[in-house]
Amino acid sequence: RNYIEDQQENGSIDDFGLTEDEVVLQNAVSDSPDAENELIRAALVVRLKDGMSSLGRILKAIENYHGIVLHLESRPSQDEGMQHDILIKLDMTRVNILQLIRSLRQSASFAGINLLSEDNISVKAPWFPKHASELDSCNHLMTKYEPELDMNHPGFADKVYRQRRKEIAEIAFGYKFGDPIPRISYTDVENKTWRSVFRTVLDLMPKHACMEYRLVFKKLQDEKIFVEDRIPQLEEMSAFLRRNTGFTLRPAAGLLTARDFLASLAFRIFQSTQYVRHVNSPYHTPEPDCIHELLGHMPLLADPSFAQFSQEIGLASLGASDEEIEKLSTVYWFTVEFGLCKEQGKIKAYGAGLLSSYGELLHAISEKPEHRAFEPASTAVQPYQDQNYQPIYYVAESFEDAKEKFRRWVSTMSRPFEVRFNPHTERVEVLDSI
Ligand code: HBI
Ligand code: NLE
Ligand code: FE
Repeated sequence: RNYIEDQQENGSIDDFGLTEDEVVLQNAVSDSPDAENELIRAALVVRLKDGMSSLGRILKAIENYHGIVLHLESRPSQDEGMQHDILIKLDMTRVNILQLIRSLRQSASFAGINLLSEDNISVKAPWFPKHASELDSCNHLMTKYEPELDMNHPGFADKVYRQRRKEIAEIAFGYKFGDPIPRISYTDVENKTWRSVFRTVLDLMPKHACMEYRLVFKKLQDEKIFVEDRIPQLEEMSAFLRRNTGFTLRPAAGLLTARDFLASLAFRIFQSTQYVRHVNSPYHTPEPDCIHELLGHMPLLADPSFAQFSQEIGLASLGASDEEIEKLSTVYWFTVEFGLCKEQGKIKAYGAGLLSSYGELLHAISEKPEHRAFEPASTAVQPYQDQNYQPIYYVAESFEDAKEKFRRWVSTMSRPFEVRFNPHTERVEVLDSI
């Protein structure tokens, strides 16, 4: 028997003047034998009549009832002049919550007390994946580049191309964490498109790509993963990355939302497309395709410092607000995708969108576009378009410098908790969560 049952039998439960939520709470008590000592999470809204001075009394009362305050928030109440509403989220036993409410109601300082059910508590942090397996539900696509829907897409009028894209997208939709990445048997046309991009990159790279890119590129050639006559399989590339930085790949059906895409980076996972751009536009495509992923992204994901930077962007994105996601993806855009950096006084490309698009690479290092120094706070709010070559590029002093500046900037973001990746459990741990 517990306190509530006793109260019910004595008929004194009415004294509480219970609201509907409280009755639900009270009914729940009788289900569990240990309920009396079990802490439950609840939220109260208390309306203060005589200014903030009575707030201290509420906190004292919570302490007396052995409650733990998790969150406290005040605002002037909307309808009546000088009153304040206080939201208190706490952990306490059910019995003590009812006692607390009762004692507060007896005081003249409080105009109203409401117990909110857990569902009514606004949750400050949205859901985000805590383990790589949860990326199975982080595959939401942006549809703007689907060849079926975009009349300017070079594949729009090409039925065979559209069918092929569908086939490859299905593979990505069916993929689950832990599966080996399915092999694609690429057609002669697809391999030909690869060859023409590969050869040009090979030509331009010695002069225009940063040193870290060139080093890994060489390694990939030595291991016969980068050869000109066939498109590398994602599975072999994933194994290569794992050996170098612990990054791995999982197949993506197309352009993902920034939130889903960035979340995977927190786990050192890169969501990679597996289809190939249309054979008519090898030098540039606005959407990601596997040539962009392989030639653009993979070499740097095998560089330790760059891998670390990528993961930090990912971690910063977990549970961030929409505005912050927008800023992070803008920083990502002007660094990972289109970044330039200095090397012995010369400007080199490290952005994947430059290294997989020889059209844009030549444009970026020419006199035409504007070059600005990379500064996260201003870069993060620079509008950009993704249809054509960029008019502005940001130049970093070095990866290390970009990482330092990025870290300092991220620490100004207003997330109410910290995250860290635990490499032993491969889980994201949340610290100071409310
Ligand atoms: N989706 N599949 C895929 N590949 C990317 O490179 C990619 C993406 N979605 C968003 C994105 N890149 C970035 O431009 C940022 O918005 C994060
Ligand atoms: N424009 C790049 C290319 O043609 O390879 C792809 C950019 C994806 C964001
Ligand atoms: Fe990309």
